[in-house]
Amino acid sequence: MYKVQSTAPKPQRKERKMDKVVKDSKSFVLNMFKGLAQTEQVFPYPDVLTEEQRETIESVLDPVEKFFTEQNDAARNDATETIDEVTLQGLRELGAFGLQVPQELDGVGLSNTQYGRMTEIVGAHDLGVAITMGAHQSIGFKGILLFGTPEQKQKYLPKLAVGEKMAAFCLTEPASGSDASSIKTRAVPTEDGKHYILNGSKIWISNGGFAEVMTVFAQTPVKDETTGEVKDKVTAFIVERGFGGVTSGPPEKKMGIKASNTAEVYYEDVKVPAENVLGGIGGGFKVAMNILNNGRFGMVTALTGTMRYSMQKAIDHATNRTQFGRRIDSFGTIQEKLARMALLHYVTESMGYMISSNMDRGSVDFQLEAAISKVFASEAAWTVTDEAIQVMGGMGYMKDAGLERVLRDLRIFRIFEGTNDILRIFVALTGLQSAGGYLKELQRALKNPAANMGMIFSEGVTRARRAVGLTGGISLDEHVDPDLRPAAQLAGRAIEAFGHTSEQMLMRYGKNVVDEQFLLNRLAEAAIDLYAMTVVLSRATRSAKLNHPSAELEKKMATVWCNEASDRIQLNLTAISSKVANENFKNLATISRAMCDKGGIVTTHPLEK
Ligand code: MYA
Repeated sequence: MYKVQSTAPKPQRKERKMDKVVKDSKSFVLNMFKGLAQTEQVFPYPDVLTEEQRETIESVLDPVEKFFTEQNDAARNDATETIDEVTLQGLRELGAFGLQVPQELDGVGLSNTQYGRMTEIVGAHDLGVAITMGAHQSIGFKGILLFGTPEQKQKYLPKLAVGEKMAAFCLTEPASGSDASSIKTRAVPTEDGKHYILNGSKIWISNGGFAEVMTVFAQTPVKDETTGEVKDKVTAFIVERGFGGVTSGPPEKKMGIKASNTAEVYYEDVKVPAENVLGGIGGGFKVAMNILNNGRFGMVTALTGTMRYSMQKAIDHATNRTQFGRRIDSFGTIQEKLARMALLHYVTESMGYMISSNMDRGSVDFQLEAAISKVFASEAAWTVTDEAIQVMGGMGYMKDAGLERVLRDLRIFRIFEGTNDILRIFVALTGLQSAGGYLKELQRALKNPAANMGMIFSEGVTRARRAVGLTGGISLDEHVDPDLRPAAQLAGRAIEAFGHTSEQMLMRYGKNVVDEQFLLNRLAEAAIDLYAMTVVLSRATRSAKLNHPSAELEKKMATVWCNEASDRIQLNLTAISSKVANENFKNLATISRAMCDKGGIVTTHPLEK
């Protein structure tokens, strides 16, 4: 097997500037870090489907559901670790490989929101198939859809859309997982500039064993026009297996999503035409990040389907099982489990469609929301399925109950497409970076107060209120149903406290905040809870306005969520400045250091003298 030992120097990492000015972002989450409530993307809950789009999606749900219940066999796919040709052909006939490709390029032409609705069904039935479909279109050829030239789209999309060719997204390497920009695969231009010669290897590539078209990320030498210096920068390429020099390893043996193929891919002197550069030379890192940002909502909506499936199993069991002379759904313990599943599902669904709708309205400011929803959905689906097994007791543990496969399949969702750990840090640092920019702007404004009265005045009022212990400067009341005002007030106060804590962290640690991961994780956790509060307030208000039969229940769900999330936010924000908590973090770091220094457990066995 060919493995490349790159001789290229590791590209220099630039230091994260903690005061990047982000101009007028519409992102609710980004603005939270400045202590501001930018409501445009969250209130009212977006309604983007036209009547025609709604009808289209409704009309295809049934055949897709029928296919997954009658033709696809998730247990068999799991056992054989593959999807057979008949099933693949069935998927092709449903248009399942080109859901978002425009119809003029032979795709189904679904909007993000319509696509999300479709993924729910796949997620409910077979996560292995979902990953095969998702690796193909959610990330595999998404770069061509987003950044492709008209010629690239015309050349590649029609065959990919009908599933005649399969695609893969090739970023991860043996020494480059979360640290995506440190890849070593390299592409060097030929002397005539007509080709790039690609060498390197990728690991854990979904569809990597058979994909004919790949979005491959590689370092390329790039000349800085001002300094003349040549540095390596990541560039994205469309690579065809047919170019020659592309080989794959055997299918990986995995814990779950076994039906989906995962393999290493090797590139040995692959001659890639220069016109196959995607998104410009040196623009590959942004291409990769944008593909991932763009696909995350689909994972979220797919996982709402998975949760629905697991919850159904738990409900069926709880309403049929009698113990101690009573149906077990009459016990508080089971009631709390079922209701908490419903809350997690409600939040995830609200996030998924909030984001897909904003994307459909043309928003480009959703990267933090997409990261938060991926983290939330993957953990919620895990908890819901784990609790469904718990409700079912011994029965839930049996293969026939149909949950053990789902739990195995779900485990990877907290790891791939950006581990939840790296995404938490990404959310916290990106938010702080923009808050740092805002603070700098404020300092500049103070130097010329006459020209910046508006900004200084509103900021002055907020700070003055805060200084005398008054909160309530941010009000979301006008956006929510009257019954939800107490919960909205909690959210308003949480935004202020969140902005204040972000500012304190920046003042205290400056750019060194990047090294404070114990604190960044608490801040990210608070951000997740706060965004979740906002989306459920918005969704429940919409349901109340539309008189949905579930409106009263949804208001209760939003209220419980907000009350509990508000407490968690307070705890997390307090921990950031608390002496005791910080002492604990130091101790935890010391314990971990001791373990790693020793290379094992450090405590003395209780039986030892
Ligand atoms: S594919 C493999 C997935 N791999 C990853 O996700 C890698 C994770 N790592 C990263 O994301 C980055 O390396 C991080 C940044 C975030 C750690 N959006 O200095 P920097 C900008 C926009 O912070 P680094 C897989 O698993 C940033 O602002 N911009 O960078 C598939 C800065 O800009 P500027 C972003 O420290 C599995 C610049 O980049 C983003 O190197 C199959 C540099 O930033 C962003 N997100 O690391 C899944 N991040 O220079 C199938 C950074 O302007 C899915 N930046 O300041 C199927 C789903 C199911 C669907 C169902 C279908 C039916």
